[in-house]
Amino acid sequence: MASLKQSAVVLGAQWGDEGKGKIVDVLSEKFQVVARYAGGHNAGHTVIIKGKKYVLHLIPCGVLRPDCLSVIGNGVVMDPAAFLTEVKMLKEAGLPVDGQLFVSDRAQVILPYHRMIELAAENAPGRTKIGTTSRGIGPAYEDKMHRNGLRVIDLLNSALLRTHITNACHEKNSIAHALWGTEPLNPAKIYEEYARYAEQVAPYVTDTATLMNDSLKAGKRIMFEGAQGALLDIDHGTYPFVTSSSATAGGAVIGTGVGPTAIGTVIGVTKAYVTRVGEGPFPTEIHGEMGEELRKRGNEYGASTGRPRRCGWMDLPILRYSNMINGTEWLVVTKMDVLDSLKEIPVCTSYKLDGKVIDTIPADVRGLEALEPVYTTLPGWAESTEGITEFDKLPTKAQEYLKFLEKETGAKIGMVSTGPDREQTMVLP
Ligand code: 2SA
Ligand code: MG
Repeated sequence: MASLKQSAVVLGAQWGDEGKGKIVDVLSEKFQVVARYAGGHNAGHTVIIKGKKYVLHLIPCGVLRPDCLSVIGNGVVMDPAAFLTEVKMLKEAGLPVDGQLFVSDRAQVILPYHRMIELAAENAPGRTKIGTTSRGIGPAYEDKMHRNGLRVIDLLNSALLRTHITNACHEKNSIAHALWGTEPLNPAKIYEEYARYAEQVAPYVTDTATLMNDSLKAGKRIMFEGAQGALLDIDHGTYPFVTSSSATAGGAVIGTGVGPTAIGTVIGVTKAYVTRVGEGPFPTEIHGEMGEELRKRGNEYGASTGRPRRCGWMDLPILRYSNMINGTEWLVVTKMDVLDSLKEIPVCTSYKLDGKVIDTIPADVRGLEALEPVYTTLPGWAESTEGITEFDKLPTKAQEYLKFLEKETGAKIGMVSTGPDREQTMVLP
């Protein structure tokens, strides 16, 4: 199989929902530690094992392998209620969690006023609507950068917790009420609730940077589980229609406390087509019946919010861009089988902007909206690829589709997914 060094980042090469959950699950067999480094419970990572479906939002998918340690790194924004709900679900499913799952003492905590502010701001006149997941992610990162956030270690200090919530509520309630007429939140109630959570979260909290570095020194293999995708990265994505964290490979360093030299293999996960959920430019979006059909065949609905995902054709300039900013070593192509019934498959190889052909992504979102995709139409294979696990058994046209993606992006394809189950995975030499 394609190379897997002592550590590997598995990240989304598009706008999220590429199927990272399944791929992390498959690859985690070869790793002893799996760490989330960015985002929060806005993510929706779906794993199906022998027909049983698990949807994880905050806890890394490595937790589904009983011998894997799972780490929620410092770069994550942690909602204690969401965390505890997931822990409960995992325990009920009989998975070992205690002693296997660790939360960084330096991760930031999402509090109810983050959600309050996000909901009000998303719908406020004059603000750009992003189409967020309403989980409080943006406002929590805003407080972090403003040096006004509450870290997990502070959550465990009840005196500090009370003062922080009292002061923050005073400030956020006043702002939200003055700007948007929002009903104020009650700090005493929040304190009570979060002090209870703190007790339950405490056993999982540790200095995860030390844990990660000690693990590396001991020769353990670490996988960094990306959330969202390269085009949703706060710096490199289609700003402002992005999430508020570093979804790209660089985020793995900042978000867990390992040095850049500790990053081994970078693996980009891409669908055989593209989806996006939320607002923002999407050059290859398919409108009408065809888009609806892909959505149905691919079951393209948000794993966290249930929102229908927008669907489009494969966009190679975006994939090349993602490979560049992530230093991607190899790609995983997922959801091949969703294209099975098509007679022809358009693939965007470049764009036209003001009559000129370009193959890079403009920084300006208005530029992105004006892009006209230039398509090469490949023949479809029009037969089932579901569950195929050997390249040679794929229909010739499906093989050619994959070879075309390799040739056009210059990146090797190391794995292909032909269905949602762990077993429906093809490893290429
Ligand atoms: P946020 O909530 O501040 O992170 O939203 C900002 C933008 O980032 C997008 N975003 C996502 N896009 C795809 N998948 C995500 N996770 C869930 C899933 C989404 C869901 O796996 O399906 O259930 O709706 C995710 N999380 C954030 C978001 O749509 C905004 O465009
Ligand atoms: Mg998802």
